[in-house]
Amino acid sequence: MAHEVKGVIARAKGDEVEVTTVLVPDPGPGEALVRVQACGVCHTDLHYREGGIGTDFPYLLGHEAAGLVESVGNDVTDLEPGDFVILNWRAVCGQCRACRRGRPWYCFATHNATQKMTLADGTALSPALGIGAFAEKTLVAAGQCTKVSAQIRPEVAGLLGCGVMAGLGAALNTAQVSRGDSVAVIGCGGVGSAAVLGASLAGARTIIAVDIDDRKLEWARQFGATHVINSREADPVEGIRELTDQNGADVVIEAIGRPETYQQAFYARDLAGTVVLVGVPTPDMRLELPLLDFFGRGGSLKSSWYGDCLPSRDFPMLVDLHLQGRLPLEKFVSETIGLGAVEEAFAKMHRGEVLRSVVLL
Ligand code: PAD
Ligand code: ZN
Repeated sequence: MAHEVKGVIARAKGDEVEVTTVLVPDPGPGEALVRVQACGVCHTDLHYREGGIGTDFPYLLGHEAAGLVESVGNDVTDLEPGDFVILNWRAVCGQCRACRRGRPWYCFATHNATQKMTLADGTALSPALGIGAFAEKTLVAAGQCTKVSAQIRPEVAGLLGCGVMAGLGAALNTAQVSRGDSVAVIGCGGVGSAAVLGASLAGARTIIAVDIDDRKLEWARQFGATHVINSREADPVEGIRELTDQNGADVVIEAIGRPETYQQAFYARDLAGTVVLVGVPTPDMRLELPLLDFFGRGGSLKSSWYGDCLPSRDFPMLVDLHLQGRLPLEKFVSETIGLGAVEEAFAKMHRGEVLRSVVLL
């Protein structure tokens, strides 16, 4: 029997999102039904609505979520009703070529629920990142549920399901920031601020936060930035060089997803340094750089999908660090809102007023 719940959908490209009735099937083999308790508003949800990710409208938005397992398919053995879980969009398959090579954080065949959630008229919904958690209940693959300690508050835990994990992991996993490194982060929204926090956790010596909004820079200081640059007022490449003995940073993380800021990251890093692109570009964007500069500057240019995380390894560990008071994840929660306020939360994100608005259900 399908469960009738309220959910937030993007019906067509550019349309305002709306709260509507969503039908969620009971879990079949390999699936889990989750009662969502909290779900953060991520820039990727806005990308979906703007048509930047695909054209499979209508989308059921929301993907940074935590909640309680309500029921599971009859073959699911490692989850049970009542388990507190963070939803992930990397349900490692164990069989694709990345998994077989021992690199499951790249898994190329991650699982989602097989059955479709639908609108009341039967129209199939595309859940954002295979999750769709701006809804009272959602149906996911069992492997998308990562059990963590229930002592963490849901609105904090959910953020590890996407943006905060992406930022922390861009620094810790993709860039492999280590003690004494200099790190610059360009774009300090939820993802970039988490990258600042990750660099701080890893023991970076110099952490330079770059944004065009002074509020974001102030918050970045609270996450461990040692220096800040407002790139509306000063050239960030020159600024980063000045702060690193004219060398550039060992690691530069781009957390916006734009060619011009990627170019800044490229030229703000030291010779043989690392650039990590974690911001998601749109299909129309192009990058043009002298090939000789690619060669001549050496080092590595990487992208970070989901912070190269392994949910089963990283979520419980980060939750424990938080519960021990060593990872102030609660600072990412700027406000808690209801399902009806997602459109307004997009506007606040656009105006730079929040790091994360989190829907509480
Ligand atoms: P956000 O809108 O909260 O943050 C973007 C930040 O960039 C804001 O603080 C802006 O002020 C700042 N900014 C914008 N333009 C400039 C500029 N020209 N120079 C400097 N700063 C600027 O978004 P977010 O933090 O939620 O997400 C950031 C990106 O990360 C976005 O593209 C999102 O889709 C992507 C993302 N990637 C992954 C992944 O796995 N790679 C996961 C989650 C999100
Ligand atoms: Zn996200």
